[in-house]
Formats: sequence, C-alpha cells, structure tokens
Amino acid sequence: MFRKLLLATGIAAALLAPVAASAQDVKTRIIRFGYGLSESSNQGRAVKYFAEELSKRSGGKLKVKGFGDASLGSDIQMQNALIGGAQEMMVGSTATLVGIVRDFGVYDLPFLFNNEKEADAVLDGPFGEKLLKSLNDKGLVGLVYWENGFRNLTNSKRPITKLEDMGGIKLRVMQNPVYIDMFNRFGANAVPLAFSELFTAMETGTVDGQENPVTTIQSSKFYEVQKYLTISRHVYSPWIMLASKRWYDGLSADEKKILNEAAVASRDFERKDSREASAQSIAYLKEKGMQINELSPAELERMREMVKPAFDKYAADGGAEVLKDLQGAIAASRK
Ligand code: TF8
Repeated sequence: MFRKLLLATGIAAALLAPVAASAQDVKTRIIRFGYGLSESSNQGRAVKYFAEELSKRSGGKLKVKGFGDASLGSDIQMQNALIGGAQEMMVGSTATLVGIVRDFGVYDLPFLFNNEKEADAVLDGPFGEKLLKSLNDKGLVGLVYWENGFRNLTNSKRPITKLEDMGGIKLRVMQNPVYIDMFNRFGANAVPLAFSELFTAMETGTVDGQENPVTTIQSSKFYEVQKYLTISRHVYSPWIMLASKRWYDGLSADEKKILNEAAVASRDFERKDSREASAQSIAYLKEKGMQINELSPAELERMREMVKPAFDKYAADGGAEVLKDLQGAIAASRK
C-alpha cells in the first residue's frame, strides 16, 4: 500500500514537474523601446527602470533595448512603426497621437489641471482608461501614463511678463491643432515641429522659442539656446507608454501580465522621479544663465480669458463629449 502510494506520488510529481517549470509561459524576447529625450533625462531613467523591472519579473527573458534621442524616429514615426509591427514599444507625448485618435487632443487644452494630484486621479481613473482603450482598434495598446509635466515657455527674444510680450514670437509647438490654435490666440506665431528637430530650429533661429516642462528644458540643454524662461504652467502634459498591438497580441497571458505590472511600476517610479527632478530644475537653469520669471495671477487670468474660445472651437470640432467627460472627471477629482 505504502509502496503504491509512493509510486503514485512519484508519477504525479513527474507529471507535475514540467507543468511547474513552464508555469510561467515566457519566451525570450527583445523589445525595442524608443523615446525622444536623452538617456539621462527623466524619460530615459524611467525606460531604464522599466527594463530592469521587466527583466526581474521575467527571470531575464523579457529584454528591453532602449533607443533614446529619437534614434528610432519622432513620436509620430514611432507610432506608425508600432502599428506596422516594426517596433515593439515607445513612450511619447499624448499630444502627438491626435492623428490616430483625435480625442487625445483634449488633454492639451490650457489650464485644465491645477496640480499633479488631479492629473494622476483623472489619468489613472475611468477617463484616462477609456482613452487608452480607444487605441486598441488603431493597432496600439496604451499601457500607462507617465508624467511629462506642466509646460512652461522659453524664448530667445525677451522676458514674457504679459500676454503682449508673446506678440510675433515664432514659437515651436507640438504637431497638434490645439497647441497651434492656443498659441496663435496668445499672439505668438505657432510653428508645429517634431521634438527631434527642435534644438536645431532654435539654434539656427528658425524658431525663437518653445514650451516644455523644466525637466526637459534641462535635460535637452535648451538653456544653451534660450535665454528667457516664463513659468506659465499652461498645460499639464502626459506621456503615454505604448505597445504595438500586433506584437502584444502574440504574447502569452503570463507575458502580458508581467508587462502590464512592470508598466504600472514604471509609472509610479517615473512620476516620483520627475517630480523630484522638477523641483531642482529651476535652480539649475538659473545657474546656467537663464532669466526666469513667473506670471502674475492677473496675467494668468488674462491668458485664461483669451483662450476660452479655444474650448468652444474644440467642442465645435467634434470634441464636445470628450471635453465634457474630462471636465467632469477633473471636477470629481477635486471633491
Ligand atoms: C514635445 C514633447 C516631447 C515628448 C518627448 C519627445 O515638446 O513634450 O518632449 O513628446 O517624448 O514634443
């Protein structure tokens, strides 16, 4: 009886062993992960963190190869490479997705979020989720949002202390109609351009200025070609981590789970890291010789008034519903 039992247990163990070994259905895979900023930027640090997390969680099988400095192309080029299946992953601006899902432009309307806490709640909540899901039938998987941050103005012409100072400034904006409309309303001359072409455009005087979070102004060394920084915080800009749907659909359930969990971990790391870096950036940029000013509350109010019609235009152009939903979600985050 005992022998029989032993034998049976032995057989059971032998049968179970291979099951246990492959309990994690994970293949060795190389993941090409592209991004636009430098390796030493907040974006680069978070890609590195994601790579480490993924490796740890997959026993070294899921290997991320990061490509910074837009070496795989601009945001828009990478999105297309993901859709076609020629590249596996990327992180970039939500603003550059408007050619694929127009509703992503809603995040770019000015002065929506008051602070990062509201942004986290809305982006990680049902509203942000719904927009991520809307990418699925466009060949993309939206995994999580990272923080790019509140955007500020820089230029090489003059300090901007009031709206009128923006008059005639050739200002590079992202390739997105909301930005073009907003800055033309402010009196600037909006020039849409890929981020990868921005430094040279400022260096050669093709444009006078640009707008980005202070972390990017630091990591992309814009202080070398821009004298004036205005803390305007006009838009809270998310980054979005994307995967190729074609590629993602071929992953096992275990691989998807590992990838999704590592993505969430990278999001939490990135936000914390970016916020810490951001708090140091102003002092750094001052030291590099930038002249920095804030906008008075009265001036910010004038800007708000001036861009109100941009909201009406956005709504009239088919964005009424998504705008209403976003404003509702933001209001709920304040309760
Ligand atoms: C911009 C964005 C960029 C990001 C980055 C390339 O101004 O803020 O910094 O899209 O991922 O283009």
